[in-house]
Amino acid sequence: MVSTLNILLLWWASCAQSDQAFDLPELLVAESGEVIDTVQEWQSQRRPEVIELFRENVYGCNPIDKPHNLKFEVKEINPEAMSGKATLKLVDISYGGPGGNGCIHLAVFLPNDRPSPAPGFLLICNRPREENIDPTRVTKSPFWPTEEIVDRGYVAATFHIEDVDPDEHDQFKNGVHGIFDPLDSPRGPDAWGSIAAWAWGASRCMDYFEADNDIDHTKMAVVGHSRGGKTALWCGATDERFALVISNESGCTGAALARRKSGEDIQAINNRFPHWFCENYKKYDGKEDELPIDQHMLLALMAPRLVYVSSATEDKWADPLGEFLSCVYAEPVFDLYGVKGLGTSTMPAANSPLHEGQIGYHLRRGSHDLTRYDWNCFMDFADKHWETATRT
Ligand code: GTR
Repeated sequence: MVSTLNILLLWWASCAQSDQAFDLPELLVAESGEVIDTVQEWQSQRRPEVIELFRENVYGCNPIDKPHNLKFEVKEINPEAMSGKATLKLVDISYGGPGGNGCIHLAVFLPNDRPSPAPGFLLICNRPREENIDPTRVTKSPFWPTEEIVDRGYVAATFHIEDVDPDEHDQFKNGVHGIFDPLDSPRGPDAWGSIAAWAWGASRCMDYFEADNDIDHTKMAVVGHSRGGKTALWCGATDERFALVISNESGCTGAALARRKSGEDIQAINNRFPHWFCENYKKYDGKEDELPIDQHMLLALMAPRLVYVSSATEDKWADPLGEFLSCVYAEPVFDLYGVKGLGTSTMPAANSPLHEGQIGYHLRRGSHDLTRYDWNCFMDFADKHWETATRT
């Protein structure tokens, strides 16, 4: 429970750091003015309202959820992957719409020495495919330390964002925008951007997990770094099938509070990445205080599930303190459910993870990256909350 005094102190400290005061929108007051003080009211009233506010103003609305023609094709099974430690499945997840067809290439490594179904992690990969998520394992990267994930008894799954939607402003002609956006009407100001499209892709991977008996789809985490971390959060908010949502150094329009305007701000992100969010988001360029939401409300949408935010000491562009404060301010919704959120309002020292409550957090020493240290923290957190034995 965060005491009022703590919030005031924290507020003061954070204002002092950014030299800016800010007033967050009320998490537990509905648009009607009604105070939300039960789980039932949160679930039926305020939670749907908050999701709609994020849809309309930030990430945009998807024209489609699960396509009726979604198809899974296991293209390859190798039960002797990683010198016999894992079974590799390469799965094509395909779909079609008025503008054509698309396919997500999902790679899944299942630990051979763990009884199925096994829990695991889905990485939304936003870095070059060949260097980071090579399924042949000739090239290995700490961005996806697959061998370590499997050694710890977890499923390691990944897909690349470019399978779903290109990471460039192509006037929304390609990827799932080209496939599913209505051909005959102009694009609305609340139409989905690329972050929402990639999140949609992660949900289609979950559709596959539900269909694979070797995977415990009730214990799957969605993980992303930076723009992938923003995507993981929006995916976890809109798809409650993910039991754990992990956002690594997601910064602006990810875990960091927009109103702190510390590091990257809304104008900077919209200028550099005009395709990530809906058109309406541009109304808030330089006007963070006018947003009807802030990013702590995005984290609150995960309650009472598990959510994990990680920052790095040198990653000022992503505003580590703003990411931490979002976790603190999301806590009242976890309180409503009677579960522990973060459990503190004091930012921990570097490399001292907070793993006690449903909200996990760590501040890694170093720069903007997704590293073995981060992954091992995520797995420690999953071990603790999913009660699985560490196998290293
Ligand atoms: C930066 C961008 C951030 C973050 C990052 C990344 O250039 O400003 O919002 O998403 O890219 O994805 O690595």
